[in-house]
Amino acid sequence: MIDLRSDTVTRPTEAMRQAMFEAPVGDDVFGEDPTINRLEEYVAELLGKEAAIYAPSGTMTNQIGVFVNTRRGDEVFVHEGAHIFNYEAGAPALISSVQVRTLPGAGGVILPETLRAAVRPENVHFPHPSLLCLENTHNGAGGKIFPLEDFAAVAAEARELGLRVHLDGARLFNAQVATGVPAREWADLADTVSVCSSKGLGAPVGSLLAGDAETIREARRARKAFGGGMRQAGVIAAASLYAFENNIERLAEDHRRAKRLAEGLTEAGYTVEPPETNIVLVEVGDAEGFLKALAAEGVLVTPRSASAVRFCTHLDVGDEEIEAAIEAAGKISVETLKQ
Ligand code: TLP
Repeated sequence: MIDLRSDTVTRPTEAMRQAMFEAPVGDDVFGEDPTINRLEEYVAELLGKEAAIYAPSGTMTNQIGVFVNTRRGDEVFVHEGAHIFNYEAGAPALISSVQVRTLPGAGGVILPETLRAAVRPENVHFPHPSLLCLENTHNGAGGKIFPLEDFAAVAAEARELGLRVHLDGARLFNAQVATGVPAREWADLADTVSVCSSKGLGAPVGSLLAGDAETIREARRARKAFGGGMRQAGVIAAASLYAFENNIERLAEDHRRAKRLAEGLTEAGYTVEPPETNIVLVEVGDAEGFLKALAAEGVLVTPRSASAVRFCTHLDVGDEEIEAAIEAAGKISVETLKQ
């Protein structure tokens, strides 16, 4: 099977497993795991933040971000296609008891005027507006990059309105590699930043939340409450450290393959969103029918809507697999699917 469902499906390489095998460990709840301490310092430095905290998943680091930046009953603003809103099992309501307000915006970009129009003034009837969550790259929009100037403009607006800013940077390093803009420039504009080692960077598990020292101290308490305080977790954190140290530049290969995939699928007659990073959204007419037919040809992808699917390139697919996926899609009749 050629698995293009997600960049989360990668398996650790030999070198990564070796790093895991050799990792010095200790009890991280006591702050004594040297590998986790190194990883947290490394990622804080990479993002230009005072501190960072390691957690099992991007969902957990996003939700710790929501929790430490809000109080019960507050209003949180997110893009309508945001992962935090769509794919985290209702956690902002479930865990932080906040009200989520979704905002529109082409390509996952929320405009300052959209935010300003949504944030209501101080009044006993209204919830406290407290947080804006942004996502870069934007998964739902097809791996789109949030241009730095647009990001700066809406973050500045948020600050003026008294909001804090959280960045879901599960694929922030894809944006860095695609644009040449260092991840820390986006991170600079946010109070808290979540980054994942388990997407394109190829680690089996692990995300980090970065921010100022005080916020990360609170995040440590929240992580404990959420059940994310782990013990000798250096054995898995070593994979994340390896991923951040070795696999960032390699993301360019995923981007190149996504472009080739888009080109091949367009030639095969499909309507394809030109990819900016490693995600390719394809209009196929009948997504379910396409998924089944493609799986029968040995290729897996995920549905995006009733009529569109997502292909995602990653560490475990090479040029040959991309060519094979294009050929497989070419065998499926686009005309039949559109009927
Ligand atoms: N995204 C997964 C699925 O949950 C949809 C995927 O296959 O793309 N933020 C963003 C932008 C994400 O894309 C994801 C994972 C997360 C957060 C959550 O990360 P994990 O899976 O580690 O909880």
